[in-house]
Amino acid sequence: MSFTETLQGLTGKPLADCTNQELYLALLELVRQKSADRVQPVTGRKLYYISAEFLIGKLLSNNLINLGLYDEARDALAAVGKSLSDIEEVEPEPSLGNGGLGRLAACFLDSLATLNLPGDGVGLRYHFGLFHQSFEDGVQNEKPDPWLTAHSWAEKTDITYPVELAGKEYTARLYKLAVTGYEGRTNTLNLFDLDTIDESIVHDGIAFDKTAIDKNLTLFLYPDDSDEAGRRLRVYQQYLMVSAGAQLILAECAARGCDYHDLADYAAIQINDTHPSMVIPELIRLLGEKGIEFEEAVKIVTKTCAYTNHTILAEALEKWPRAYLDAVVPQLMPIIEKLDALARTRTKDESLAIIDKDDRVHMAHMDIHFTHSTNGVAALHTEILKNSELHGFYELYPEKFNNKTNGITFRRWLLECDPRLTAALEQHIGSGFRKDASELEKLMAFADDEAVLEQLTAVKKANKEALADWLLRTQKVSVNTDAVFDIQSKRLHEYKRQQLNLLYLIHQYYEIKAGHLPTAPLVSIFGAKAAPAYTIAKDIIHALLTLSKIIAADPEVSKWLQVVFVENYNVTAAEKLIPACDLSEQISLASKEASGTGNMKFMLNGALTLGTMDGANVEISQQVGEENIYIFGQTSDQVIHRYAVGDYDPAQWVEGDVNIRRAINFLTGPEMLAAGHAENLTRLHNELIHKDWFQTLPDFNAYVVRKGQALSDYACDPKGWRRKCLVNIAKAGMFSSDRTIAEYDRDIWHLGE
Ligand code: 26Q
Repeated sequence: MSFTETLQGLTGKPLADCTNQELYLALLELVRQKSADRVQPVTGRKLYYISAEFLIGKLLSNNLINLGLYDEARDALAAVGKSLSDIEEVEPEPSLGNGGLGRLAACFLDSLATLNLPGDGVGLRYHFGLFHQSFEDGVQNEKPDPWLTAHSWAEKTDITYPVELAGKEYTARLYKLAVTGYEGRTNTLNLFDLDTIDESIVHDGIAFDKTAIDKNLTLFLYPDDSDEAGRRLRVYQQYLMVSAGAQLILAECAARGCDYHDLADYAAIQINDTHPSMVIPELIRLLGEKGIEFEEAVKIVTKTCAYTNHTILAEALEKWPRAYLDAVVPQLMPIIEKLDALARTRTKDESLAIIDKDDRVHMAHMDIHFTHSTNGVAALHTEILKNSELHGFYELYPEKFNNKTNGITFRRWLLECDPRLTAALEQHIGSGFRKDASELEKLMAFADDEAVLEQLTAVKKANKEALADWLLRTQKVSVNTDAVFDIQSKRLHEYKRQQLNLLYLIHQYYEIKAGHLPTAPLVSIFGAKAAPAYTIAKDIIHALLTLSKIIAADPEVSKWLQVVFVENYNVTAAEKLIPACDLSEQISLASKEASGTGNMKFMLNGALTLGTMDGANVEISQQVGEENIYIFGQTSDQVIHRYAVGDYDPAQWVEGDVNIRRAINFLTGPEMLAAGHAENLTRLHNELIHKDWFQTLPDFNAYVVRKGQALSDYACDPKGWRRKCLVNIAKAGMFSSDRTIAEYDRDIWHLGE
């Protein structure tokens, strides 16, 4: 049967007569059938990647590519005047993650299935993913973002588990979502939910009654933990996930003939940051119910579980007040106390305890003591964990620490999002890179081939045109595709320093006004959501939106400079932005960004990085060589030293530098106050001159100089620029999540053995 016939069998009428919605549902059903054919039996050890977030993004195209159906589907639809990309617009994006950590989990699932490894995800079926962002009057607005339509990828099962929360029993129901691999097996993403959730309790944006657990537990993915009721609810969510998850793992292993004493031969559990850490005491509790003594249960769990750390920011390390856990999970507290006592027999160092003197429970500490592996997510990050942040633990358990530099799936972040570049690459180096990313290196043979460089320039130009069309259609802004497309897209956070970019743009505004024209026009594009309660982050958004308006209204400046803040940045938007980028902004304060993964996506799509020596930027720079990346700013050692000395005073930088002073004072100057809100702007101004906790000002001049260099290289040496882009693509192979997953398997999981 031809593809058209198969699809028509599912629609029940000629494809030409179908709506995009009908075609979407037929394709969804087709993918379901084809992916079911690729489910494989599990032998040996199986991975459970347990995570509060799986930022999977839209699935239709991704699944069609992985199942080898994409080209056929596109052509069959085109033959009847339909377009696959229009059909894709019907699909709602499941935004079940905040950012990097959630997207990493999604890339890992793709690579596990592609490498034919048995590895499933365990998480929560949030009814609303991360909030939908819109801008009103220059201010971020949050609305619920529904993704669960009558027909969704996650299928309801009749598998349920009892979960006790605050002494009351709830029933967790399992939903399964098929995870396809590229020419590989099909694995499962297991998502838990309660049947009793009531979406109608949501009001005024994303507010809801936080007390009715049975109605609200899985309503939302948590964007922050700013209020007490919200924090408690997070504990409820986490326990629902780990208790149902642990029961699922034990049941699956038992079904495969596992004696619980040998759990570690059947299961490997990866704990994605501290959000699922309660799986440790929960497994010990459940093993106890099966008759296994505490000491042995601890050994089994330690052998089975491993922990990944994604941050060194103290405020992001979860420490739950004991009273919360007493209230929500009283059945775990005796176990956590015994684990604390056991940990205290291993070290006298009070700072390594699980329960501290203020009765707070340190989840990361429990993870490090009672799993066999603790890994960081980039080389520099792991070194910082070992040498400073977790130094005491490293001294106690040196053998547990290891690095697993993050990666991204090239299926979504190259084949799917950049078909033009993919086709150009295949023309020269074949298609082996689809499964073996290191083959991209073959492109180096063309580094000085003018025809290839011109072809890459044409691809980039076409991608910029496509982005311009999308921006016009969805954001109602028109951009000049001859300008440099400079993009900073990631969560809005002070450590990521969107405010540094803001100060640069103000600086350029003044320079252009003074007649110091840049070498190339610049379109500066932002995409970022701020946690709803993160006041300063929202002030930064407001300042950028206000500046954007001022520049757009100034004909003198707008010839050279444009600021575009894309509404509702998500995976779908990222797939439009990244292929069109010339210059990728990775400007976090050195030592603060554990890895970053956007940096890898931009590089793979032929953008050059303007960045600090932070996270995986360090490894990118090693791969491409310093002549193919724009590095600036303090090193992590300098930053850590400055924090240790504690004498940083932004006011001195403001007084001592006219450019800094001019840029900062513009925030509360007459133009900004006329176009924006005094409250937001004044607060941001004060923050920068009195605190500047992420040391924007010491890096300001270096940033201005380096960015100027990048822009002039772009304008004055187009061939040299494109050569650098080529080198970046060619050297991106190491950042494939296939490589990352192979390393996890080799060093930690040993799957299938
Ligand atoms: C914690 C407590 C209460 C509420 C929310 C949270 C919370 C939620 C999400 C804490 C952290 C996160 C997400 C963290 C994250 O995305 N980290 C990023 O992980 C990436 C993958 O390893 C790295 O590349 C990034 O550098 C890191 O910032």
